[in-house]
Amino acid sequence: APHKPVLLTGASGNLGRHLAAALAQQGWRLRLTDIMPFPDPLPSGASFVKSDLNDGVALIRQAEGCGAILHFGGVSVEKPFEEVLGPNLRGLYHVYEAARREGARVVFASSNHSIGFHERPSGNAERLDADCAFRPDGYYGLSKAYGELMGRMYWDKHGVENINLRIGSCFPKPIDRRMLSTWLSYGDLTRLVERCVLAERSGHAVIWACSDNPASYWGRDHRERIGWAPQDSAEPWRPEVGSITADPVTERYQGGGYTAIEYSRRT
Ligand code: 15L
Repeated sequence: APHKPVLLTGASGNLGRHLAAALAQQGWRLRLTDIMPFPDPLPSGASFVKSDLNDGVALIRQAEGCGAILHFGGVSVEKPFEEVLGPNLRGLYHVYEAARREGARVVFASSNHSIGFHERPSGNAERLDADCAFRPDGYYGLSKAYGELMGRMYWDKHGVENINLRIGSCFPKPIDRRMLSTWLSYGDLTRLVERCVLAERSGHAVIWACSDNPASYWGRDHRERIGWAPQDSAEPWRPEVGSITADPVTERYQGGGYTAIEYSRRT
């Protein structure tokens, strides 16, 4: 376990709940926070404080003495700009200011939607490397791109270490065809976050957070820097997942259905 406590934002969300249980199990001292009450029995060694990411003072207080901040809080799906702004943009700033004060490392739950308008590779086409251009597929994806760039800036300017996890689709199992490419198992997520915190040095890193899927869209990234490799694969679920959806925009781009929300391009 890490020497110092670890702060987890978004602790009441799907991934937060899973991480809280799994990391507490390994003996980690966790400080949990979320705007929603924590829905499970509190894991041993963990404390919970209800707070809003818009409240920077609260975040600074919670981060006191922490060696890492796992930032899984904020809006996690496409929403109107005004709803994304507070939690995802202002909240991110509060997380980074707290990390700067503490000399803590930030592990940011970014998303494939920061690059969602890259086309899916066909056949044996080259997979996309993590240094590709941002191509956000909505206000949510744009907030994730902003978060990755904020990490870039805080590393270059203040030496705040940060690892940006471009999470594909982290669910108990893949449930559609796209997820045969994008799925991340809970086990691989847990092992990834462990390495993010325990690795000696990270600098500013970007990692494709998906399992070892043969159909993955994604190629090179900074995983060797922290010593992580996924162990699971979506492929065994291929017979179970449904056929492709009818919408051509959804099928064309890596971000899937998010790219088609309010899509109005004509050329
Ligand atoms: C995300 O970023 C969302 O948080 C999640 O709910 C899924 O939609 C996932 O991306 C995905 O692309 O499958």
